[in-house]
Amino acid sequence: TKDWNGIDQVVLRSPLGASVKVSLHGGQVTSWRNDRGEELLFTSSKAIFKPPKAMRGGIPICFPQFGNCGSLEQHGLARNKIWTIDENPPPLAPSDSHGKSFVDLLLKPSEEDLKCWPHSFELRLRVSLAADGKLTLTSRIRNINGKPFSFSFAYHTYLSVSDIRYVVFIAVWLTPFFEVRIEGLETLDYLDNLWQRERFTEQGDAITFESEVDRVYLSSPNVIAVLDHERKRTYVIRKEGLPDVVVWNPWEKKSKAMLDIGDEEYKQMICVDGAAIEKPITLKPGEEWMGCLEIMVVPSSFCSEG
Ligand code: TA6
Repeated sequence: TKDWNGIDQVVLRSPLGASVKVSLHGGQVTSWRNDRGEELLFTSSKAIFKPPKAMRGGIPICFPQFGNCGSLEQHGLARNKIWTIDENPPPLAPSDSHGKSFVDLLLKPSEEDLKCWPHSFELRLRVSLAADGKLTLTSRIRNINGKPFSFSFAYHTYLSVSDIRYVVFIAVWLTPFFEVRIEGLETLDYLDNLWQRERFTEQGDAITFESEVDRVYLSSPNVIAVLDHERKRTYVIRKEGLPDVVVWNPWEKKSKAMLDIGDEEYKQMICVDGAAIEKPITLKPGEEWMGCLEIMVVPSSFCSEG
């Protein structure tokens, strides 16, 4: 089917009615719905569906550079290129295919791209939707160059949440009971983008939100949870080959300054990105890197944060 500007997108469906939409523009997952048709990813109502802008929302692929700490445009070139369907995908592992619907996409640099990033790579992305609604993104990056190259990478994942600000005081405990929390990043070091990427250490409790957050948590566990009590929903994120986790919410002031997000929409999103940023990955000629992200939504009972 066509999504915007007549650019193709692929729709994956599970037997129970869950679905995923993947656009060839940027190899970007633009929608992930559960079997009740509920959208699980945030998509801005003011998203600009026009190359070279990446649609605000879904899961843009940041490669070969995260952020603007390099010579390329913010978050690198991959999310602003037209990908192709991969006619020669990597062999299927049983876990890849058992009861799943999936699509294999491919990005290779054009002559133009090689001018701004002179390294020949093949980036193969497999997006799969399991029968139980679980979303998996697997990226394989191969160096088909004559010399080594280094890159950083992130699955820039916009999760849809009920209201990031909403705080309910539970009288009994008289402690702030935040509606949206992230667990699994406690006590980690992080680089704070709001403080010139200075290094801090996270305090001992789950992360909650009262203002703009823009951090890269380092050497994180491979499983983290994002709890949204209002919707009785927990996103369980499992990752492999992605040691860091970016946590970002622009909050009110910054989102008002952004053209492609509604003034109040920051309340309904949280970016929790599986990433490899602090230690860029170096590939020698012929070597391949694999980064896998799996997101599952499970009903979260009241005591899930216990
Ligand atoms: O998520 C971290 C971050 O680098 C933020 O600083 C913010 O710039 C965000 O990515 C969005 O970047 P984008 O280029 O998609 O507007």
